[in-house]
Amino acid sequence: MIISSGAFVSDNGRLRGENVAGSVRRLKDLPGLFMDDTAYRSMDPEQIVYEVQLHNSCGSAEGGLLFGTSTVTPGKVGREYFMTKGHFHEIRNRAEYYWGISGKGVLVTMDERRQASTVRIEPGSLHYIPGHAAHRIVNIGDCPLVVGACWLADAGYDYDLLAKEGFSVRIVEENGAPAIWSNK
Ligand code: S6P
Ligand code: ZN
Repeated sequence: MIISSGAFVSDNGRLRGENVAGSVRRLKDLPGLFMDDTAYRSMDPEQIVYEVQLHNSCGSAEGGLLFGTSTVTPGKVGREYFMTKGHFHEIRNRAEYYWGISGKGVLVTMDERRQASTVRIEPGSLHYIPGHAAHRIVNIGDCPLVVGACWLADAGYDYDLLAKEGFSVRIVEENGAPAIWSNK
């Protein structure tokens, strides 16, 4: 008998089936992330900023792989586009692949000396994120930004290092177009 794999990726990047779990980050979960706190406090705290779905068949076993998709809602807090929190991996040398599924975005990466780089995410674009690089995605379009990811299961997440100073750049709307602002 030939059986189904048990899990599926839809055209819109949604995962369903066995070993799939999801999480949602709303504005109320992201205090201090956006630069304009007045705008942040004036918005609906229940507004979804992004959702993450994960296919996990191995827990956090060394050598295992995780597969996920992240969907960032279109929107802004003040002039700053909706984005993920961003993180270093807890095991710093763990790399990751991202690829664009739909929507328009920016991948922001930053090394431990706060050197940042930015690259456009579009449907089909492929992005290798080396170890020792914090990473975040930003939705600069009018539709949901959907990004696929694959990474080592033991990588873990370190949000603490970014909690104080954040990334050294921010992606904001300036004259109707995305611009990179320094946040040194
Ligand atoms: C995990 C991978 C993604 C992010 C997701 C949410 O290594 O990079 O699945 O977890 O895009 O971002 P964040 O920064 O809230 O974990
Ligand atoms: Zn990661």
